[in-house]
Amino acid sequence: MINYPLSKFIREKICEVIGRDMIIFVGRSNVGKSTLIYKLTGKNVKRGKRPGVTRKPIEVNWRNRKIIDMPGFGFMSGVPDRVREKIKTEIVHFIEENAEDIDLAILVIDGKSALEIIERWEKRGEIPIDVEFFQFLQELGIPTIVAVNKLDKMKNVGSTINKLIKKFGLNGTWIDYKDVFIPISAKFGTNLDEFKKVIEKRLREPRGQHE
Ligand SMILES: Nc1nc2c(ncn2[C@@H]2O[C@H](COP(=O)(O)OP(=O)(O)OP(=O)(O)O)[C@@H](O)[C@H]2O)c(=O)[nH]1
Ligand SMILES: [Mg+2]
Repeated sequence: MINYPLSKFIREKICEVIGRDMIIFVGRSNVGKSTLIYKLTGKNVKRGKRPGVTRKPIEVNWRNRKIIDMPGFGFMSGVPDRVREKIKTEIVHFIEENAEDIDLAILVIDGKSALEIIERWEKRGEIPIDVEFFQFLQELGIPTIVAVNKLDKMKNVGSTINKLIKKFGLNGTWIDYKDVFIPISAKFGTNLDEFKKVIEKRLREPRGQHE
């Protein structure tokens, strides 16, 4: 029988050779992470109308990489604060422990409500959870794409994205961040070809390009 350290060694070598590293999908609950993964990969991950559908990181194989569907963070109706905090801590630990192997993070936000929610948190004097996660990923040096989802429900796409860029602590406008902020509709498949192109482009870039 192969003992654990050896099999882990072999697994890591295989990953090195065929490049099976990770792309993680993170974001608040119910923003459409699992729907987006389904549309991208055709793999049947659990999706749903209510927040809190994905409760543990789910692994899906795609183009020689591992896509990880993460549970959502933030408010989930019917989920006690204690459980919500535990899920958030687990996500943070997962990202910290795997930072080296994470090639790309896709932070999915709900384009219709994100700005309003961010402003609500700011008024309460709190750091909005999406902003906190974006900056956390940057600190770990993990290349990040913000998938601005539910485009079908959005008005004023350009001005919303420009405002989001500022809220995320970046300088400049959408023109400067065309391969960071991508408006899409996972449900209706809008702009997914462009989204895939940007993923491939960002995966080819050396780390640190957008920091
Ligand atoms: N209008 C609209 N609805 C969408 C879009 N993408 C996803 N949804 C809907 O959003 C709801 C939540 O989708 P999920 O993919 O389960 O969301 P999730 O982010 O994985 O949620 P958790 O697993 O709870 O964190 C579903 O009802 C989807 O049909 C979109 O582009 N437009
Ligand atoms: Mg999900």
